[in-house]
Amino acid sequence: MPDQSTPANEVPIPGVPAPQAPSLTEPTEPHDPLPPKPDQDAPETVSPTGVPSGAPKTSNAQSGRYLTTAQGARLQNTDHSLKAGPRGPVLLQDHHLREKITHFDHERIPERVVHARGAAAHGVFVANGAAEGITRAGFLAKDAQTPVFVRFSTVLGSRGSADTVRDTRGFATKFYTDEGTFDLVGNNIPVFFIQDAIKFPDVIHAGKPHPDREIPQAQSAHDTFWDFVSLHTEAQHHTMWNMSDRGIPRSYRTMEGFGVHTFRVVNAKGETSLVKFHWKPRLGVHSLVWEEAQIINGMDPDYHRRDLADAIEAGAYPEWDLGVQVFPDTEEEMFAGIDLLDPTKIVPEELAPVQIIGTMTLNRNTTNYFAETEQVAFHPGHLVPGIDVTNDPLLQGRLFSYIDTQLTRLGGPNFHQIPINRPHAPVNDMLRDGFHQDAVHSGVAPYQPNSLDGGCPFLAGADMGAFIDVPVPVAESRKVRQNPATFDDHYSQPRQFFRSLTPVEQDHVIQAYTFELGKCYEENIKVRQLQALANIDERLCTEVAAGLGLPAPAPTVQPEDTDPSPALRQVGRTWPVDGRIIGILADDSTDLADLERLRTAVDAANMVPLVIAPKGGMLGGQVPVQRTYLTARSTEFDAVIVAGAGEHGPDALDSLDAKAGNPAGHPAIDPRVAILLTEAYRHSKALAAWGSGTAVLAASGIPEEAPGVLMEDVDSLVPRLTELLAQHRVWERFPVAQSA
Ligand code: HDE
Repeated sequence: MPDQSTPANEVPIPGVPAPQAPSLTEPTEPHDPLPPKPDQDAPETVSPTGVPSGAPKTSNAQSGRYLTTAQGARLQNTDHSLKAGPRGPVLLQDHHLREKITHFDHERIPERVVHARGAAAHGVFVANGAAEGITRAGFLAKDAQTPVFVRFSTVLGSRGSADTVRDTRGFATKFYTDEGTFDLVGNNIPVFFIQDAIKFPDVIHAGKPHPDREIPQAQSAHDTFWDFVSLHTEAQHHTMWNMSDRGIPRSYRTMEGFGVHTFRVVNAKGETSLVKFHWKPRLGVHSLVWEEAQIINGMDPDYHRRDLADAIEAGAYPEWDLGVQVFPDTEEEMFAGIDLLDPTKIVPEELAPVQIIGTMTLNRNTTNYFAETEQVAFHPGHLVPGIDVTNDPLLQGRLFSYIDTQLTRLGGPNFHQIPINRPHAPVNDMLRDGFHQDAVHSGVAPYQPNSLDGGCPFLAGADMGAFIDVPVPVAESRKVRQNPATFDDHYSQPRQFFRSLTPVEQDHVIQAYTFELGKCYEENIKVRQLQALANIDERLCTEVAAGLGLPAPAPTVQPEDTDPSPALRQVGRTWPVDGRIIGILADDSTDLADLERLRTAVDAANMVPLVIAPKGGMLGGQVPVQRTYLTARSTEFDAVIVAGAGEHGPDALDSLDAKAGNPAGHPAIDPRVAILLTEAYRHSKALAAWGSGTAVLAASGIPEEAPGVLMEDVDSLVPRLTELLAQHRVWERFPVAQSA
């Protein structure tokens, strides 16, 4: 064996210089693989494997110095197949060639049938103890800390589809608790399309691309989707949320999450309550505007994935409070006239306040997308003592589906042994063998009871932390295929949702329906959906019908009028501005001292300053340029500041002179700067300028006196900007808000 520590023995790589330490300027710069994570090791108590501890791991591919085969044999050459002479045929005996290509051939696994596109992160959940009275779940006891893994996703698109499509978002959390894994597999919308799991294949077939040409990708704006939801009117409530700004979140960090179903919790005394779970983002609930979302899909299809990873890498850890709405566990399972088993209904927060029971912080990015984000397997039936399911027929169907889908997706029944899926609680099961069995089980008696393996495993009583199937009575009835009558009202809650929104949010809903139905070809589908809208709200129906050029039908049912729920609004509150991206337009003539003061002030306000200049490198040899006119687009920024001095376009196109594009007397500006500023203006983002920067805003046609346009000196600018961004957008700039 050659001396492993002597580099002189290494095969030199011709033309490849010695590696240099990378200079990190961007948060997305590639970095060395992280060391293996403690939670990726099988806990000692997992079924014993017989592998001596300290044995070399094969899971960390780049851990050693030399390239080897999968069997550990070192290799001298990985670029040339073994051939009978340089011009001869390739030899079948080349094991390295066959191993390398065969493995590559099988690198892809089936994508998730829904929620295929996702992004994930690790974190920790800390309970505040407020739930101790209603559940015995140990991870909800005061100050208990539990590692978590969260995967966010879109529903309809394929794994490579764009992030900012109009869709529901998945919000699935794995709590690795001491009492077993608890999965809260929720969405960013508190209701679902259907009331019974048996319709799930139907709604998904309708939402996915048309089977003949496989278009459109990751869209609901097509005939089959609207055909389904107009025929199954229980879908109207969820669809209304999709058409609202909730369907296009600004970031995963600014999304609420909901468990959707009602769960049953049980405390140490055996008392039960019904609960609905809510995640509340500390940064507030924010969304994109539709045009912005569409532009991003082309400019940066990884927008949400990048945003999450960048924020965590920068140390701006996203946080959510976990809360519960608590309802008495009565025989009817109703609250304020709302059937708690109907997953198309919410209980307004004004009727049942959300009580905070803990906080989750996401503080670690994944190391390997496939190993973690792709292979993680959630299941609504992964429950812990103290939390149980209800008879919600949608939830009951899900309990079957999630294991079943992993059998194909992850290739067999042992997916719980994949590192990301391993519980942190001791596992002592009697599951044996099967594809991809990783454990070397010892003992001879994987059955219970036995007299050979010392009687082990023993059964735990409820007082020893066993899972509790809450013994709720089952009503005496007949076998039927039908819903309870309390599931029949499909219009009151979408009506309440629409009427709870502010005028600008309502306008976005109207525009979204008009866009989506405008993309349908079949008139009878549009007419049927307009009928559903007429039953929800007359103005909504009239305005959408007008946009489609169709008559507005009269309502056929009169839904119940309920009080609006202000908690459903996104507009009207203020939130922290942490992690907001501020674009600063500058060029060679910018006063660099002013620019540096501004950057420092933005940074001190916990926001991210990005300098945009005509070309890359260092501005004036001092200030790093992070975006150029070529790479920047307004959609990346929450606000744009035009730094004083300079005309932002000494090399502006000749065609864009004062006559062609600029108001009289204003300098010619680079058209990309004009697009950036006018887009940001149209999307109601804060804009600011000082000194000669104000002329650039004017040259782009942006009125100085418009709301949310700051003409300040550099020192007073950031506090004013922070106030504007706390409201997320300059809402009064949207046309509807001005006229309302
Ligand atoms: Fe899912 N769902 N679902 N779903 N779901 C899946 O499981 C299913 C439903 C949700 O990031 C699949 O592992 C049925 C509601 C999320 O890995 C599959 C029904 C809610 C994720 C499946 C529903 C969800 C999934 C596909 C109707 C919100 C992504 C891959 C009864 C409360 C989890 C997989 C991740 C994934 C079935 C309805 C949320 C096929 C049959 C309601 C967040 O098993």
